[in-house]
Amino acid sequence: APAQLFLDGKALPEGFIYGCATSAYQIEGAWNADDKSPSIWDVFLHNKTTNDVTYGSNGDVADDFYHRYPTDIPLFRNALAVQTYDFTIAWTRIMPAGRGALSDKGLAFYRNVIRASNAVGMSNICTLYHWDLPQSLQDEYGGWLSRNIVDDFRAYAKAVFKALGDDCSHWVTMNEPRTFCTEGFGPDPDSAPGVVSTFKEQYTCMHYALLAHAAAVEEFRLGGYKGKIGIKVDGGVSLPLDPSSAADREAAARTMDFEVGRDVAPLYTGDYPPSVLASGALPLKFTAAEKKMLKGSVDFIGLDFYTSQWVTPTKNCTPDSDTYPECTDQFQQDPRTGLDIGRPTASSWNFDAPHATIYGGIKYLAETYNATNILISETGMGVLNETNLPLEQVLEDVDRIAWYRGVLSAMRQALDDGFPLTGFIPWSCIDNFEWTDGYNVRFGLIQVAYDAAGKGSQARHPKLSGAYLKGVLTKGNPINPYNFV
Ligand code: PNW
Repeated sequence: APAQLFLDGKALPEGFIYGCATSAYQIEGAWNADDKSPSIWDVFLHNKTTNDVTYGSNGDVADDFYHRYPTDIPLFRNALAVQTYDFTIAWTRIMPAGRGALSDKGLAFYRNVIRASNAVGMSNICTLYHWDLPQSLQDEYGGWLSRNIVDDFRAYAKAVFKALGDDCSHWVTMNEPRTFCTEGFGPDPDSAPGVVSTFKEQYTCMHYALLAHAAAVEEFRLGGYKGKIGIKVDGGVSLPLDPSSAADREAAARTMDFEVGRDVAPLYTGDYPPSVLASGALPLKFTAAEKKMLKGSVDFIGLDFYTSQWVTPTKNCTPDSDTYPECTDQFQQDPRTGLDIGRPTASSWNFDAPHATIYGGIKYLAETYNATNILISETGMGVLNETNLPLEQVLEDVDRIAWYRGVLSAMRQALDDGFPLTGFIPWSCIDNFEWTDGYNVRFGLIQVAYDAAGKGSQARHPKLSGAYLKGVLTKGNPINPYNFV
């Protein structure tokens, strides 16, 4: 059995998960090694001109994890004392044509990752999809904008389960449908596939993503595999700008429905939240059979919750306005006082507001959807340009420790108040390719020696934040004060 875990000196319940997370495109590199085909992220970034993404970098090499996993995986275990390694599978390695034949080399790679984890006493959370769709499916039918994706995702999931189904304690069908659909499509997309479109395409993508999730869960359950299956959803918490205003409170509830409930409600109730249905904005509806398939399609829910915002009703709400169909104005700086919702970080969207975000996110899921198994499946903070600082200063990452102190305190309170929090998985085990911020913004608990363009020795150095988490979670150290080593 895994060793006892703690939070602020108190024993955590048996089965509580403490892991760290990465994703395939962000760490593996080896973009065209062996049988791998190009994903939409490979193509999206290869087609960019140098300045579109920070320093013109991409994930071609990234952390070279494809070759370095034999030493990286034991390092995650030693530096962080995590009991679980949460990784994602590249569809393009396993099924290079998007459907049909499997690659033995692709399967062997992930089998080796699981073996290397098990060999140092870690289990695995395995994710089928973290944004790296085979480009061939994008070219053939527009990827997530077509119902065809549901069948192709089902077949991909079924094949992966057949090969590895019993080898992961937890399966995640996909990472954050909201993010990949709202960043990849819409008026101003900055992520792959970068299709300039409208909110309707964003909602179409999310609709098929939910159905693809449910199809994969159906295959998992039909196969009778041992582990648990769920999904990771993102979205921060929306608070009323003026808590004494009924209109602002209504706007906050509405924004939660549109930004979180829209992905979560179908999993628990079989359909979108009432306010989303009533808006008339949805391009597609679920059939009775689809509702049945969606309802109950998670054993657990992963919250990738980083930050929060204040909202008010918007005065300008037409289908071509930015805020449609939520129709709320959103702020992380109070327009009346100039006060930030929390400490700003290197990511423009990410403010450190742990109580609102972590405690509030867990409470929202538990109270709104009676969720009974909630993981904080990602949270973390980026630091800008760490490579330009002296190494000692990078590794003594007290700002990041402050971030996690807030997160851990909020989790402690959620547990003390009886909410069903069952795991904590910081983002990320190791520095990696931070999408449109390139290598310039680092989220790792372990530093990688490369520059903002991703060039360098690739040496790994554990940061102090990792030692802090290790101390609190596995040695029973207090969350405060700073006597953590
Ligand atoms: C996560 N938000 O996404 C992703 O899963 C990771 O791949 C990524 O590296 C990490 O965040 C850090 O950016 C999110 O705006 C991106 O609330 C943005 C938000 C939430 C999650």
